[in-house]
Amino acid sequence: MTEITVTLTKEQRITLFRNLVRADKFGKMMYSRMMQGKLIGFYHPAEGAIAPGVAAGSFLTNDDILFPHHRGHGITHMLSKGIDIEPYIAEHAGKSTGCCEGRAAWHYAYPDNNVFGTTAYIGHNFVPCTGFGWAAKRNNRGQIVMNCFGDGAMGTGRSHEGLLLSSNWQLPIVHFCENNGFAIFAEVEEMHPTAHLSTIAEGLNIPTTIVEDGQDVFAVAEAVMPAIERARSGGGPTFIEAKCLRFKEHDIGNRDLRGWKPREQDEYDAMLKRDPVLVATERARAESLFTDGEIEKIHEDAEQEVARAVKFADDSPVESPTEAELMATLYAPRDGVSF
Ligand SMILES: Cc1ncc(C[n+]2csc(CCOP(=O)(O)OP(=O)(O)O)c2C)c(N)n1
Ligand SMILES: [Mg+2]
Repeated sequence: MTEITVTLTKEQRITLFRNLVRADKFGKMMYSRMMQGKLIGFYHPAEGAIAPGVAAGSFLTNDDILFPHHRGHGITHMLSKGIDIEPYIAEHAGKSTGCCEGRAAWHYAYPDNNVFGTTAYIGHNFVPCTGFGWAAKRNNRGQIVMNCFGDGAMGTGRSHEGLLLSSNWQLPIVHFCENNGFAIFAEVEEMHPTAHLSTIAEGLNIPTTIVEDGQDVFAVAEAVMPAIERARSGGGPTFIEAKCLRFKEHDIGNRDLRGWKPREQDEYDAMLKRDPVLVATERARAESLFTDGEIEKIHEDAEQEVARAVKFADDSPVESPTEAELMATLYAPRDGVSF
């Protein structure tokens, strides 16, 4: 297999940095609104682990299929793909202007943008991704599938089946493992016998890339872009494993435990020094990507965007459908008739 290498352009790095800052602010806002009781359902904060999703989403076309990871409810991936974020925020607030009319919360979908949301079923995505991958191969228009999941999903049967089929059929799928070292409280070392989950894909003859520093959005993107290019040009699947850090609890309501014991303070302090926005800002400064004024402007713009989305959600009416309205959208229409 010939390695395709990509050097990020300045514009691409600026896109990544901007999306990273947006993802960080949107994620923190969602966390705080969940704590205030303003969101329905519950929330899996992505704080700390936002670089993989930004890298996965930033260079997809609207036609590409995206299955975001449930962490952060895919906000990092989706806003990077260019999705209109206001209906997503409204959806989480149960408002009728939500992308699924406020009835789905984090089990949303944006079919017009080829985003199929997140579900409660770990590893589920390998099954539809195989189908979408098969369709993309057949339609032969350069469409690819971005399949994002965590280390925990690699323990499910569906992931093994999906990887196998994607390799046998050479499907245009980027399998993207966001390995944050935990599946709720279970540590990855305790759940898997290998140091790298990518060895599972290697055994199926899928090209793999390990990004040891998944806190560095530029490093993750350098792995993602060749994989997208390989899939688009008929080169089949790639498996990327980005090692990253989960700063917060698994979901709001769980205490931040590591196994059965609280996370040690020095471990926590060291972790915060690897904040992805901090890492990217240091790199951007070192590589003279932006002036401090430009960095400040990116932060200000993102804050205004968050404020607009919050206002949109707050000003929207609460969704309260009748039973008949609910039933009408439960199944896809058959022969034009809803059930
Ligand atoms: C099939 C299935 N088994 C178990 C669960 C319970 N569960 C919810 S999230 C989770 C951990 C997932 O870990 P990982 O895939 O690493 O993603 P992370 O939450 O760490 O980002 C588990 C086991 C589930 N939702 N679905
Ligand atoms: Mg995990």
